Amino acid sequence: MKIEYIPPDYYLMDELLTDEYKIIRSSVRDWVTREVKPIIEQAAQSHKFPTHLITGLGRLGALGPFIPEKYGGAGMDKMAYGIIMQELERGDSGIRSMASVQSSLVMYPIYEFGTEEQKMKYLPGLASGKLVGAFGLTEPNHGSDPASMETHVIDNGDHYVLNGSKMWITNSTICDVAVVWAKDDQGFVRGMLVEKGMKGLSAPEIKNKWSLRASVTGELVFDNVKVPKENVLPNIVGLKGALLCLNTARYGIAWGAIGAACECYDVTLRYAKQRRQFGRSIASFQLTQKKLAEMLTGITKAQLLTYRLGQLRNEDRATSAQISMAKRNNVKMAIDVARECRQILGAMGTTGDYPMMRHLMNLESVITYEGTHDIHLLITGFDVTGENAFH
Ligand code: TGC
Ligand code: FAD
Repeated sequence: MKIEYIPPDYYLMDELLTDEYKIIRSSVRDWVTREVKPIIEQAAQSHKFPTHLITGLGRLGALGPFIPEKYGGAGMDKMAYGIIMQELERGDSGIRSMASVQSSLVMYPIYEFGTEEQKMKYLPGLASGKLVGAFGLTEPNHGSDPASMETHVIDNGDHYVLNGSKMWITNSTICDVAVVWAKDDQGFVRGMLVEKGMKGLSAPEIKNKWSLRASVTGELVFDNVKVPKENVLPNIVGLKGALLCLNTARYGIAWGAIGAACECYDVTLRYAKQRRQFGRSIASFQLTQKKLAEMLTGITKAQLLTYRLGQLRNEDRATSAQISMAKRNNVKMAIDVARECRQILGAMGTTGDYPMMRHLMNLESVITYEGTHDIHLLITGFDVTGENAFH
């Protein structure tokens, strides 16, 4: 029997959504139900990213939804982008990761900081899913502190020579183009487009992850890679460029995490009403009700926070610190929900017949990437005190 997904909407948030947002949401939701749900457990169990879904994401408008139609994007606003990420992450954080990296970390910088030629060359292919992108900021020795990156370029006339390595890179082994951040001769961070097939580029895969198993993660290693000068993003200099991309992706993750939490909650509420122990449904026990009530409260607070953030982002008024707060709050909420749901299902919750264990393990990556839970706390601390506790 097909079970309909009914995410919680305790504060009637649906009433705040326009018809257009609801249409976008239902098309992505249906696609996830049809294309992702039936295959995702097996993909995660076998540690394989379902690459066949990429062009489907493109057709859905989920790759660069906020990029203008002129460049192949869907020309939607930031709220729509959030709604799409939420529905995708209900399916799996790995699928949302693919869409966030492509949209926020690859298409966004090309659109914001690139030349017209770069936009025309890459954006339509990335929007359709014919091209796959990656974003190289993290290095083996520099994760939370990207300003200390070692990857660098040397000016060699009409091209740069790129050396160094990037680690933990989503899509690394399958990407056609990577936005890579490296220091130039003067120590300024520059963004550049490194293409598959460039001599000296290799992309070994990171294997044996227990988390985000339906997503490709790997390294990008640069051994004297010749990068033509026309591949450099001309309109940004400094780490700020990479951090602006992160704002966009973190915003999407804040929405996405709610999708994972809603899926776990919905499945668990049904299960708790049906499962009987001691002659009654486990939903009738106070301790189960406490768990369900607290989860619903967490989800509802995250929905309210994120909706308001979406409004601010649409008005270009959301600060990076506000985005950090939402990413941190919502991912922690989702991981707590997934763990509590797993417990309510008892032993069944440990199997792949239910999604919580997969979501729970995925969210361990989500709480780490795009700035760890503690880094986002320190960003809020810095914002409210003016005191920098990082260095
Ligand atoms: P700091 O000196 O504070 O900043 C350097 C310059 O950047 C500005 N800035 C920002 N601008 C826009 N958005 C932000 N979020 C910004 N944060 C800082 C800042 O004003 C300054 O500008 P200017 O004009 O003065 O030069 O930099 P810092 O070295 O002290 O570091 C600050 C810190 C720790 C917050 C930052 O580096 C950080 O966010 N670290 C976490 C690293 C991180 O999140 N990495 C993510 C890698 S990508 C990834 O994980 C993808 S996962 C993909 C997936 O599969 O979904
Ligand atoms: P570290 O920076 O070594 O941190 C280790 C611990 O120290 C953390 O708990 C952290 O909070 C703490 N810590 C660090 N500094 C401080 C401080 N000042 N004060 C207090 N505590 C501190 N990166 C990319 O560039 N592109 C990608 O596509 C990408 N995809 C990823 C996909 C996956 C599945 C994963 C797991 C990671 C991915 N990342 C990617 C990397 C990710 O962004 C980093 O893992 C993250 O930024 C943390 O860096 P780190 O792992 O080196 O941890």
